[in-house]
Amino acid sequence: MLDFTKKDWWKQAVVYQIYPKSFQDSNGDGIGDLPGILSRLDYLQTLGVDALWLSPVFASPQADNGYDISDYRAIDPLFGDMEDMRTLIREARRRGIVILLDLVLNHTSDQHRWFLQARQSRDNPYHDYYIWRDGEPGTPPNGMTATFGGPAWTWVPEIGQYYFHQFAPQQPDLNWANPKVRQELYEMIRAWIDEGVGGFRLDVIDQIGKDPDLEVTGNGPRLHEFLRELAASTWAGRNLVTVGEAWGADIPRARLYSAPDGSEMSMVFQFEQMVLDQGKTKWEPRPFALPALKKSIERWQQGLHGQGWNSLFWNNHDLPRIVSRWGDDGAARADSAKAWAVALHGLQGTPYIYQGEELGMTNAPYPLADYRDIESRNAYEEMRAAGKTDAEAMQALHRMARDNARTPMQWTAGENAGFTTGTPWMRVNPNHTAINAEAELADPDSVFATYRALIALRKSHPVVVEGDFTLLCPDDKQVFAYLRRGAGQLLLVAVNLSGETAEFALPVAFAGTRPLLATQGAPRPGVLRPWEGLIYCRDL
Ligand code: TEU
Ligand code: CA
Repeated sequence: MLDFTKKDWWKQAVVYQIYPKSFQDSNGDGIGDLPGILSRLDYLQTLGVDALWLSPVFASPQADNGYDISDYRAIDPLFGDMEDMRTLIREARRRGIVILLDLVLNHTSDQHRWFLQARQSRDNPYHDYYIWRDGEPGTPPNGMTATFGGPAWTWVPEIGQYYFHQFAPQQPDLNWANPKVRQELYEMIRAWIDEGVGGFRLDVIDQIGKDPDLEVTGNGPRLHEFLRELAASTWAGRNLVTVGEAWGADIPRARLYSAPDGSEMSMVFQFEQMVLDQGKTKWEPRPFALPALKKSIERWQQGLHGQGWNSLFWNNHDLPRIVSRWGDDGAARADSAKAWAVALHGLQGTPYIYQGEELGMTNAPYPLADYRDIESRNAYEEMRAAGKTDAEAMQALHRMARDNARTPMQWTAGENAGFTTGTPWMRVNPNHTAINAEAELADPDSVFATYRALIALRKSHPVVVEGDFTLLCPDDKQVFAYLRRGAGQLLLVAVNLSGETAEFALPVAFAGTRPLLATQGAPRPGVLRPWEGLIYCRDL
């Protein structure tokens, strides 16, 4: 069990992300909830994770599944109430697990009382909590567009002004330039710290310093000033873990965000690797090439070593499933899921596992009617309007839609995968009959067992936490292999990220030694089998 009072405990931690709507329903309404999470703590303890990041469970009209918050201080009745949250925090802590809340500080719901006030008149005391510009109906202040489609400005006829929103019109952006907004948010965060949470994930935090007049959203001029003030007013010096979502982060910026002095956050999610197979937008594919991924990982591993801290992930609630994306969700599903797990869990940083990833859950290529996400629906309309056929638009969604990640957790082979006794809010993937937690817990050779072993290995081998990084065979199109050196140990990770046998000569330093972890039994000399993953370790 980690000592959560120790500075930087999160460097040894593994975080598990829960999408509460789809994790476990406890009352048969078809929607996952806090008592459901509580009932699965034993499972999470068995896996060995140290922290649970819950996607937002605050009061929300659910226009964007909780990323539109109408009250930061209340739990949405869909998920339970404040007492359920307190119980969860307490019971998780008893098992050596802390709860991380997902703070959406860039915007609120349009149903938040601040916005309901703000839109009443130009001289309402809350008006300046949001971003307004004068204009004429039909002629927005500028051409900025919203992430979920359409313009980033919505007209309010009653007061003759536009408000700014980077996401849906139901998600108006807060005006961080207003010190009152900042103080309200800090006070709210302090109240959650007092409830005993272990930290926070900060939604689109690189956008709070925006300047809509300059058409700047990410990395705005006052971003780091605001972040330092936020940290100093809330979590600084309190041994919490904080991870900011920052699509616009490069290595120099990530060094600022995750500066070892704790002046901003513990770490950020950066997306350099996640956009390698994307063209102009996520709906347009670009061929994926392993050498480019390896090069990018090398830069980040070396760029933050001793100067910041990496977060490590292949999946989250916005991304397609890794086995379907870069692995093989057919015959080699389990092997490829293990291969990607080994590739990630040997790196320096804090690993994040997204619910179901530890089972090798796959994408869900459903008809549009079974998709629920506002982004998918709008994107479909936009693709059709741009001249794409139904088949083309659906192919793009099947590949990249966020819905792929949001299908209910697959607990059993039984009805609704054991997720609910009612009608699930989103269709359960029919492959739950073969892919589910119950089956994997009983199988010592499952994807789950590999994740569990990798988490344990991070705890038992300090080199995984502390070591530096050297990339081997950078140009190899099949093999991802690297060395980690530190804490008196040398670690070798070698993974075949392809479906064909690959040549691989074991470095002489490991000649005659046996692997610490092998995903397909005893290794074969000179080669890696399709999707095979190996980890070796020796003392220096
Ligand atoms: O995501 C930020 C973001 O840029 C999203 O638009 C997302 O990456 C999208 O899928 C890209 O196509 C965060 C949350 O993670 C996401 O779930 C929210 O919808 C979004 O912020 C708004 O709060
Ligand atoms: Ca429920």
